[in-house]
Amino acid sequence: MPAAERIAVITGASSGFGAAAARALAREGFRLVLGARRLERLRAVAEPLGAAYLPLDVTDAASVEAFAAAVERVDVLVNNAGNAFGAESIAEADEAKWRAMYELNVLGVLRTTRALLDRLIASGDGQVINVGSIAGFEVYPGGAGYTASKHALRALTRTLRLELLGRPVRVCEISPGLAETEFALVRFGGDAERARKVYEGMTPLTAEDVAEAIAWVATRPPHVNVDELVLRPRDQASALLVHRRAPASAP
Ligand code: NDP
Ligand code: 8X3
Repeated sequence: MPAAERIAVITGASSGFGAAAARALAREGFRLVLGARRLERLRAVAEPLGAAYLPLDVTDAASVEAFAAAVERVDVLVNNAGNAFGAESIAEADEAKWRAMYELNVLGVLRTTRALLDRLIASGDGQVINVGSIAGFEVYPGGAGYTASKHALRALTRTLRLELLGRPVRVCEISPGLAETEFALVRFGGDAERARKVYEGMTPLTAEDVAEAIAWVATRPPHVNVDELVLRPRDQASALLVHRRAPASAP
């Protein structure tokens, strides 16, 4: 089916990768249904694209049900909604933050996928694209709550691939490294200076870099399943190994 008749649903489309993916998939001719909690931000993304948008909190089963009930057809589901909360060591771990990350990054994807799976199958060429992270297969000090959730998401994604074998639904996980979005700001509870330091002296990925990868995966022919796609800045060789340039000294 030509992209013009295909419908992509994107969760967490009010900022970062989700908003950029909406623009990239619109350029490819997809019709869009966008979801997130901040409706004004979502509207600002959706309206210029002529996209449908609906409130969605993936941590709330009733919200996911109401969202899914309004989606008649879906060919591509981009499970992008996600965040990290905090960077405490295991010794200092805050259980509420761990629980919140599991609810959002794992159960949120489970709920949304399960709610739309019948329509993805009925489309005859469905696709689930989960936005994972290098945190899905790497670890770093202070990252256990987030990496545990992204490791779990990776397990979910790989299991779904096995369970849908023989059904007309492709399953992909895109795993970016450091990318400059609102992610670090959210992680550090709005501390802009701490968030800025995450990208200091290096060139991170942009939301558009990741969105282009999502659009590429979504436009492969039906027989091609991109199982996994890892995308890092040139300056990042692993979660722990980042090349940072010294700031230019004042004249
Ligand atoms: P942003 O903080 O910019 O975007 C997060 C998006 O998720 C927002 O649109 C937010 O919308 C949405 N969201 C958060 N909570 C919920 C919820 N309960 N229900 C629905 N939507 C929600 O960060 P990114 O764009 O960077 O993050 C997108 C994904 O990419 C996440 O899964 C993240 O883990 C992953 N990632 C990010 C990397 C990075 O370095 N930036 C690297 C690798 C992966 P709203 O608040 O309006 O609900
Ligand atoms: C975000 C990448 O390295 O901050 O998923 O965990 S990292």
